[in-house]
This record gives sequence, structure tokens and C-alpha cells, in this order.
Amino acid sequence: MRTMMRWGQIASIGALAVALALTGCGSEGGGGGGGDSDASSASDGGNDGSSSSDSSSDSSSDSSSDSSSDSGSDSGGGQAGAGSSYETAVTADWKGEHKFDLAKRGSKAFVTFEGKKGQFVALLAFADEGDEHQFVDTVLTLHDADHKQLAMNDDPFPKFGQDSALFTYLPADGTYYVVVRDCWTWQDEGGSVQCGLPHDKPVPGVTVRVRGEDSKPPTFISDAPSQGGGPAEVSYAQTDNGFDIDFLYGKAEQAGEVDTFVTKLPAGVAQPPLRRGALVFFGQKTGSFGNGAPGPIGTVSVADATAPDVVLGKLAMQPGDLFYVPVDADKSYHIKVTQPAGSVAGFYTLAHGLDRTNAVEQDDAANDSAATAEAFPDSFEGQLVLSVDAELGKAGDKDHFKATLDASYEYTASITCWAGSLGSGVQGLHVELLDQDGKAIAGSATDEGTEPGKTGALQRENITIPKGATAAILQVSAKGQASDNAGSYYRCKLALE
Ligand SMILES: [Ca+2]
Ligand SMILES: [Ca+2]
Ligand SMILES: [Ca+2]
Repeated sequence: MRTMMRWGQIASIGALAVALALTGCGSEGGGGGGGDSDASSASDGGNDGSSSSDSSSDSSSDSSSDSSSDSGSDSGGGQAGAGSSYETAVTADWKGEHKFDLAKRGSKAFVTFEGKKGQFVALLAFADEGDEHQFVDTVLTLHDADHKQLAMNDDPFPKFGQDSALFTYLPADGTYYVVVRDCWTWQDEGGSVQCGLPHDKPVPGVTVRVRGEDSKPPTFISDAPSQGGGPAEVSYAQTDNGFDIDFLYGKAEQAGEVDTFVTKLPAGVAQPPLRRGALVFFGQKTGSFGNGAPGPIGTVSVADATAPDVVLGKLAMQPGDLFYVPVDADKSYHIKVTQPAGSVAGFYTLAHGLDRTNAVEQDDAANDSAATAEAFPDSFEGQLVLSVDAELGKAGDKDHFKATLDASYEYTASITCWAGSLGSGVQGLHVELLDQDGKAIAGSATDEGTEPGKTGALQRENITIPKGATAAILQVSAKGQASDNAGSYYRCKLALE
């Protein structure tokens, strides 16, 4: 069962440029493997949500007033007033919002609602804007009637801000609590995150919203039922500042269950012939320090909508993974989320967006030999970090990309390449650095494993290129191709110093 939601209004879209930088968009690019910046497991958080803050005995105006609880922030830790404890939690207005003052380290905001088993909820916390580092860095948790923590979000992944957004399905009928605090308060509770100074925030305001699928905003788009109807459509908006990011989510309760979405990138995302479009997916944390899902997301795959059985890229996604597939703009693609035969995710939440590739190889046929290497596309003389997105699409393909060197220098080079870890079907990627005569530079050869699915980034550092070399040629080949994944893409970065 699948659904999708627009994320564009959850955070300011201008910040999306930061998110896109994760995937190496732009000429400095190449950082395809950068998606794990927020991926570390939070299993050491050790939060007991029912600690000291339970003690408030102040007036509990927990009617459905959608205005705020304006807590008296100057009374010892700022925990007085409605919405400052479980007992005084403000009842959620599903169409309104709730404002809190979380200036003081130790202060927390509490909102409560009644929920049903299997109900989807979106929980959002926005700090009032202000000068940098002056506003609250929210951390949001969801708790059951016994105050046990079920789910948590600090920052979005990809990280384009520090406001919290949690998308989850409720596990049972009952009373729930949303708790929001500043990062430093979370750290005091035993939570594991990195917080920026100051401890008390000059801009104190935080707005909390509780939303469900039936309360529409911030623009939820429910798809047709998973049985019967066609794939759910996902569309992207192109804005002045960049591109939209969306959020796919769905229940995944059956072994082998497949949810299908269809999407088409706006024509403007690609810059032919230099750059293609790309679809990018970000695996969300699961468990009680993530979205609350019992298991990982499942396998995400992309296929041309006119040939839906030919997989162009796929990844069995774990939290923190980044799945990247180059695609053509203005053409329809299927996105599938498939549960394994054994365990299932329960539900999944998956941020995704569109991107454009680094500059792509320009002459695949001619670049087969070192003597006819193509210059790194989009490169210029004297450039020290060179990137390329390319394909090993034909049997025995070899690619050669040349960087021009100043022969009077000795260079130190490093190579980083990605294939399987991004969801490509390329297996056994092999990379070597050659000089202008096609002779291998000592210590430059490096291999990625041949097993299907994920392997890490391929890396080789501290390669010495002696004086006298007029060119460094990156040679790329592969041992094979996965039988169930036609994705032949890879991306490489050569850095010189
Ligand atoms: Ca945060
Ligand atoms: Ca080639
Ligand atoms: Ca090629």
C-alpha cells in the first residue's frame, strides 16, 4: 500500500541545494557516496521520555485550543504551563498548530492525540527563524500512553535544515504524545546528537503541527489503492532555487509486496549533452530512534515505464543509504518498493528527489583506449578535482578520461568511484591511473568486489605521479554486470594536489 507526500512545504526549498550537494550535483561534484552523513545509528540514545518533566502540576488547559501554550519560560527551566509536561499536554488540532517557548535548556513541549492502529501521521516541529544558531534546534519524539518512545526525528535526511519531521504509522489504538525540545535538552536526556551553541536560545519559538492523511496539508497526495489501480503518480516541481523533494511512504505488511510509483522529471533538470537527470532516494532511520518502522525499507528499483521489467538500478535500502539512478528528463519511470520474501518493513518512509548528474562521458566508443582518451567532460586546464558520470554499457567496455598535468610538478592523486553502492548493476569495477603513454602509474590499481548489490566506494589515495608526466588518464572497466540489474552507471572523482 503506497502513498506519497510533498515535502516541499515542510522545509524551505532554498535549502534543498544543500541536499542536492550530497549527491555531487554540480561541477565540484563526485560525492555520490555522501549520503551517510546522518546515517549513524542512534541506538545509543537511551532516552527515557518519562523523567523529570512529568512533575508539572500546572493548569492543564488541554482543550482543543489550537493556540499555544505560551509556557512561562522564566520559571526554573521553563517547564510551567500547558503543554510543558505529559499531564498538561495540549490536545492536537489536526488542522491548526501549536506554539511553544523552548528558550531555556530543559524546557519541552507536549502535544497529545488519540490515534488508531495503522494510522499515518506526520509530526512537524519548526523553529522560529532568526540569526544563525539563535533559534531552537528541534528534536521530536513520539511516545505511547505509557510514555515509551516509539519514534524520533532530529533533522531531516537528507539534511537541509534542523527542524524535525517525523512520518510514521501508529502501532495501536490509543493515546500518543509528541514531545519537542531543543537539541541540548535532548542531550541532557541522554540523547545522542550534535548540538550547536548557545544552550539557551535567543529565538525561543517553536511551532508543532500534527497531521494525518485526511487533514490534507502540508499537501498530502494519497494514491489509488495498491490493488487494482495504476501506479501512484509522483510529480516534481522545479523552483527558482532548485527542485522539490518528495516523500514516498506506504505500508508494507506482506512478504513480496510491491508498491509502484510513476514519475517524470521536468525537462529542465537535464542539461544535454553534458548532464542527465537523476533520481535520488534517501533511506530513513527506522526503529524507536528513527521513523518507528520495525524493519528496513525493502528493495527500491527504477525502470523505464515503457519497459518496466528491465531494472535500471536497484538497492536493498538500509537507513542512511543513498540510491542514485541517472535517468532522462521528460520521460516516465517506475519506482518500485519491493518487500523481501522473509521479513517485511511493516511500513517505509523514503525521501526522494531529483538531481542532475555530474558531467557525463561524451564519447564512449572512442574512449576505449588510452591513446584516444577523452578529456574529463566539463574540465578546464589546471582543475584539480575532476568528476565524471559514465556507463560501462557494452561488453568489454573500457573508459579513459584524461586530465592534463604540468610536467614540472609532482602530483599526489586520489581516486574515488561508486557503482554498486549507488544501486548500479556494474560488478567488479576496476580503476587504474595511467600516464600520457598509457603506462600504469604505480599503486593506482583498485577494485570493487564482484558480489551483487552493495559494495562500498572504491578508493585509492596517495598515488604519486612523478614529475615529467603531462597527463593522468583514469581507466575504468568492470568484470561483469548483475543479471537482474541493467544499470551500467558509475561515477568517479579524481583529485590531484
Ligand atoms: Ca534538529
Ligand atoms: Ca568506452
Ligand atoms: Ca563507457
